[in-house]
Amino acid sequence: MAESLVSALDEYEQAALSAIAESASTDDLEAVRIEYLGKKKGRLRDLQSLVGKASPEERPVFGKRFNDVKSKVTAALESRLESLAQPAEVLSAVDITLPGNDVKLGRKHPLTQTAQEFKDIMGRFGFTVVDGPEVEDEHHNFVALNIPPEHPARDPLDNFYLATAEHNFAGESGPVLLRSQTSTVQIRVMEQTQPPIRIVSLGRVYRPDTIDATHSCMFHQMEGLMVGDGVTMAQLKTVLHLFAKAYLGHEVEIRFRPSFFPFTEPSVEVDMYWDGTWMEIGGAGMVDPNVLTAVGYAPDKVTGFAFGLGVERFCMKRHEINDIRRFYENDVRFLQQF
Ligand code: FA5
Repeated sequence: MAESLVSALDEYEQAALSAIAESASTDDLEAVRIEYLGKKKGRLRDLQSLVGKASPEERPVFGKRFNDVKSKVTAALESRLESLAQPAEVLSAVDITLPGNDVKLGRKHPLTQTAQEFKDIMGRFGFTVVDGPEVEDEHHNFVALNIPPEHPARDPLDNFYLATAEHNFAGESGPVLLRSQTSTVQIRVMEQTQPPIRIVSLGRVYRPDTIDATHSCMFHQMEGLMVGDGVTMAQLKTVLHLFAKAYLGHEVEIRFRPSFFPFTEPSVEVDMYWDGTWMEIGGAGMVDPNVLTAVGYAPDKVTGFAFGLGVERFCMKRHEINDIRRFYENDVRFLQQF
């Protein structure tokens, strides 16, 4: 009797623990509980009555063993119930105490960074930023800029025309084209605003130029315009000088070379001396009286200056980039360096 009771308790313990471990759901576990720990007709009840039949000397020993087995099985059941009751997501959740993967963040394109810096610098000089459309009509790209119909700049082979007068998807009369310069924005601003004006506008322009290390068929310009009472060429030179110094952070010199643009008079090419060489950075001049008249201003009352700078050329100079095509190839080895 004594031996068979011991082995019955051992066997019960082993069977109960493995049934608990194998149960895959709370329903399974409940069935195991009823079978092994059920008060009415479970296996434990049978063992309890065997213990009750032991002799008075043996009963305390078996009673203790019985209680040990019962608490061990009950504890195993409770712990298994706790883990089965957890939602699946929690069981498979990421261990948030482990170090994360090294996430490589992207960065802004060097031209975007340059444009932002240009806007910041000009903002400090009191110039506000405005935008203009990249698809333009001939009025804003040429006519109002004093560029007559016979001017070579209007040659269809020197521009990206998108539609002819007969086939104009913009729903307006006359052809439309991708703007060839940001000077279009000067007109759009002056048409809608009265002096004093102090604006810059940065954006893409398009020209069917032959592509090489310093020329692209799409590039960026920053247009500047200041109109008011007594605005002078000396102020133009000062603004460009201060701007170039602020961007390149060096002792920069500015020189004006006489030039011609239909929308400025006098007109100049602007060169900058930096790092041992002169570099052309853009065109500029005093806004032509014909342009002031075209937008409804009185040229005897207000004067203004305007400039258009090549954004790529500045960025190339500062970062020693030797080919403009690098900007548009999207090679991450190049882009990562900025
Ligand atoms: C103009 O575009 C005039 N609108 C500038 C201007 C504005 C004059 C206001 C007067 C008053 P230009 O064609 O020179 O000018 O171009 C200006 C600058 O754009 C050049 O100095 C150069 O830096 C840049 N640029 C011109 N063509 C290209 C090209 N194909 N690729 C890259 N940069 C270019």
